[in-house]
Amino acid sequence: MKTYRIAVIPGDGIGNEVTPAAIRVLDAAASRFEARFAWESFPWGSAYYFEHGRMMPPDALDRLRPFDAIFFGAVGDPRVEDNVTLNGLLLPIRRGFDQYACVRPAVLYPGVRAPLAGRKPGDIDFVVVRENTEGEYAQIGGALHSGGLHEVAVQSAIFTRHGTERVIRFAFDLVRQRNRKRLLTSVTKSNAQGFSMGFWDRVFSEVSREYPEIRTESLLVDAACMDLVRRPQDFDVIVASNLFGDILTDLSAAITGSLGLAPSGNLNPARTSPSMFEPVHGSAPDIAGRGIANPMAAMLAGAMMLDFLGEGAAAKLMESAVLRVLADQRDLTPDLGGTGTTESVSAAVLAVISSGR
Ligand code: GGG
Repeated sequence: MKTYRIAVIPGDGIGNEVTPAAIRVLDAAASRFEARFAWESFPWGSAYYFEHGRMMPPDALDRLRPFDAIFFGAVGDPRVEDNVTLNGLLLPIRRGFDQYACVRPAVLYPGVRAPLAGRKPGDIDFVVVRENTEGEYAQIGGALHSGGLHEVAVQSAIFTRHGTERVIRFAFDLVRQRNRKRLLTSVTKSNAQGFSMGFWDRVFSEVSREYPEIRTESLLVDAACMDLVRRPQDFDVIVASNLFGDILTDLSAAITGSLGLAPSGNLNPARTSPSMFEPVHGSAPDIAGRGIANPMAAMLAGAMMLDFLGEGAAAKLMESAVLRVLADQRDLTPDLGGTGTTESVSAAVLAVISSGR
């Protein structure tokens, strides 16, 4: 029996509801393939912040480093500035563990009504690869004369050759691996930001020469937003900077039915430190505590974690159990038009796994 040590950070809001639900399903799926998880939970997040004045302890990364992976819920609390919660918890883990490739699949599944007219299940199936360690999220900047008449704020985006090349190369490799439309779309805003994004475009063009069999296109982010709505069926893999990748994946979650279905893997492809898996959604304070959060994004993120750990069959079982419940349409949470709860959806997914259907 193979045992995987997983650090769990449920975090804030609905992270505390969807994470335990996904863990139950992960345990059930793994047990069918002679694998098990040893979970260790870390109570870091906004509640920890109110007690300790920081989102996680100073030695947090040292404590997380020995684990095989990290399973994360959500971060954000209306009582704390978002940049404090995000920069205090999620971003230092992504950066500190060099999880440079944030992989976010966007699929329109059977059973889900697309908000876009004329799109049916199977029409939308692409992956966004978001650069995850630098770009617009580099914490470089400062303020002068804060609160005064002549207040100044400076925030710099950092694009290194190392960081840009490796995420673009990762995205090309993913196109190869998917072997579908054989198309990589790079998204920038190089008409306005010639230094950084012009550089990205140039690196994209250089790296593309190593992948002659893959078609490429470069879109400005504004055009990409329109095209994701007008022609989502054309995309295969999209690679974008940290900020643009984040924005595009909220859009891609919306066109595939719900943010409650969008999973995410923050990958350290070299496996020099643990990777982290989480739903794309945040802590959703508007519905937290009501038991109606959709646990499917966390479950699909769990399936990505199983796959990354080398448990491909268990990952497939978990994903197909979620898709079965979606297609049945009997147990769906309100974000998908249903009246189900986190609990009822979890029970339905568990029932599919234990029935072996
Ligand atoms: N589970 C993801 C999460 O909690 N996201 C909160 C958030 O604010 N994320 C911003 C980002 O990923 O850039």
